[in-house]
Order: sequence, then C-alpha cells, then structure tokens
Amino acid sequence: MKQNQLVRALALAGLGFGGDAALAHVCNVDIGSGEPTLCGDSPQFSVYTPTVDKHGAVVLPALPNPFPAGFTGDPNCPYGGTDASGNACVYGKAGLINFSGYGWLMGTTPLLGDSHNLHGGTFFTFTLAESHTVRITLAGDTYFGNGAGLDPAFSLYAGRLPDDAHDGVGYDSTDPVDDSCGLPIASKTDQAPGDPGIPQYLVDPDTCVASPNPAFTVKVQRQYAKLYRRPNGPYRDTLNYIQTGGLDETDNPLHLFNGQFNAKGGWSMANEDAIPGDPSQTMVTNPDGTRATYKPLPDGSQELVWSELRFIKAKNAHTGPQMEAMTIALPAGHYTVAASGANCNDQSIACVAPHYGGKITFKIIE
Ligand SMILES: [Ca+2]
Ligand SMILES: [Ca+2]
Repeated sequence: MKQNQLVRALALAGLGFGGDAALAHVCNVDIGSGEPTLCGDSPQFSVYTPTVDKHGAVVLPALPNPFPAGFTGDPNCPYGGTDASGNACVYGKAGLINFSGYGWLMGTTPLLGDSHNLHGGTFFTFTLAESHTVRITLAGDTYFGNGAGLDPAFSLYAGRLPDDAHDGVGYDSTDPVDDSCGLPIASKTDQAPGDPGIPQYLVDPDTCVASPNPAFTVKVQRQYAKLYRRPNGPYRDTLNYIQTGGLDETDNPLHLFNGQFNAKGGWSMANEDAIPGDPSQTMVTNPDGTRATYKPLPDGSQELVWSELRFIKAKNAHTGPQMEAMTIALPAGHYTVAASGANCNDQSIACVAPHYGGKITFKIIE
C-alpha cells in the first residue's frame, strides 16, 4: 500500500510538471494521418492539430494550429457543446512546447528514463497499412520566444503503448517491492526469460532483516550477469539489480531505475486499468513477438492495458540544435516515436528546468 501511495504521489508530481494534467500520461499523437488527435478526459481535451506541407509531410509544430474547418471533436462531448452532465466541453490547442533537455538522454543510461520527461507523456504514433519507406524528423521550434536550444533526439519502436500508461502502475512497476518489507521483487512483466528468481538476500518476513542467500552462488550471479548483460536490453532485473550495481547489505538497490523509458532497447508500460492477477486480463503475443494485455469491456470490445514496444532504431547523430532525421523502410504495422532532448543528463537546474519547443514531421517517401 505504501508503495502505491508513493507511486501515486510521484504520478501527481509528474502531473504538475509541464503544467497540463491532461498530458502527463501516455497520449498517442498520430503523426501519420494529418488529422487532429484528441488527448485527455472528457470534458477537457488537448487537441494536436498537424498540417500537411507542400511536400506532403505531416508537420506538428510548437505553435498550435487552429482547429480545421468542420472540426467536431469527441461525439460524446462535441467541440463547442456540453457533455452528458451539462459541463462545457473544453478544447485546448496543443503544440509541442514540453521537450526537456534530458528526457531522451536519460533513457540511454542503464538506469533508464522517466517517460514523463519525454514530452509530458506525449508519444508520436503512425500506422502503415503496407510496407513503406518513411522519413521522420525532429528539430527545435520557437514558441513565445523560447525554443532555441533543444538538442533533438528520438527513438523508433514497433507497437504502441496503452493510452494513459505511465511508469509506476502496479501491473508493471518501475521498481516493484513486496508488501510486507518493501524490498525488491522481480518484475513479472520485465524479467528476462529464464530468470531463475533467486534473490541475493533472504528476508525474515517478521523482522525484515536481510541475510545473504546461500543459493545465490557465484554460478547464479554469473547467470544473472549473462541474462542482463545488455544495460539497455529489453529486460530489467528488479530482484537483484545486476544491471545497475546490485544491492546493499540491507537488500536495498544501490541504484533504482528512473523509469521505464529505454531509448536504446525494448520496454513496456501499463495503465491503471491493468490489474495484477486478474484472470480476465489475458496476455497475448503479437505476430512480431511483442506481448500485450487486454481488458475485456462490457460492450464486448477490449482495451489495451499493457504492451511492449520493440526497439527499431534511435537517432541522435548531432550534438546541438541540428535537426535529427531518420529515413527507414518499415513493414505494415503500428509504430511509436519517443522524442525529447539530448542536451544533458544531470540534476542541475540548468539541465532539468528548461523545456523547449520542437517540431516533428512525418512523410511516406515511397
Ligand atoms: Ca515495463
Ligand atoms: Ca541531437
């Protein structure tokens, strides 16, 4: 319970960061269609409205575009109307002004990054009905006098995350702990296949005193080191924290993971509708090998509540404000772009305080 309260507090702290509660958790903004994307909960929406330039590229800039003629919004809470309870439906024009200087770079480290620091939880998605070569760019973009200074960087993945997913939910916790002593346990979603589940310490459940586990032999230690040899691999060791420096003599991790965002490997997140242990929520494996969990809804449909992203490629070819671009051939499927800054990765105010405007573009080349 303590852990959940802590997670909730962190999540709320994240909500304030960037100034817009509706943007704090995963919002998948479609950069493939050129159509407006609604984010947030009724009756308050943020609307990302891209344009298509003369070269046929979808452009999403820092300064928000006007709603296009004929824009109606959510049918349950129409633009200019009221919801079922009579509340006015509020539509805010959203531009990209929330890129942090460290959001992407932190995700390249073994401690990973916090997805809130990418663009307040905004991810950029597109869908290909068939194979195409596509071009994606990210650059700084001025808004209200700010915008210069972003060192752009982004990562491309196959798949997409559930709406409203975030780093700390119980189903897929960043640093999961047991209920009785608050000490680390293996992540059910992120541990490597073949992880033997042998803890480095044994803990007395009554006193919570930790002592070395004789079963955690040198051989087992080597097994862990092999399973988690890639610091930015698609799996995380949250039992023994082999990737991040191990445990101290009281069984506490020397270094916790910052979040789940992995800029150089696969990763996964869940939303609050994913319930650990709920047998009605089935985990399935997609044709590309990624896994996903769905929650059955009363109308017979299914809600995506947990999913894995499969890493394809990261782009940070330049240091400084130069635009980053990726041209890549992709098969049919759903894709996600995680974008933010590669300016710095430390705790200084100069690093963590500024947020920058940016512009992302997407185009099918052939
Ligand atoms: Ca995960
Ligand atoms: Ca860069």
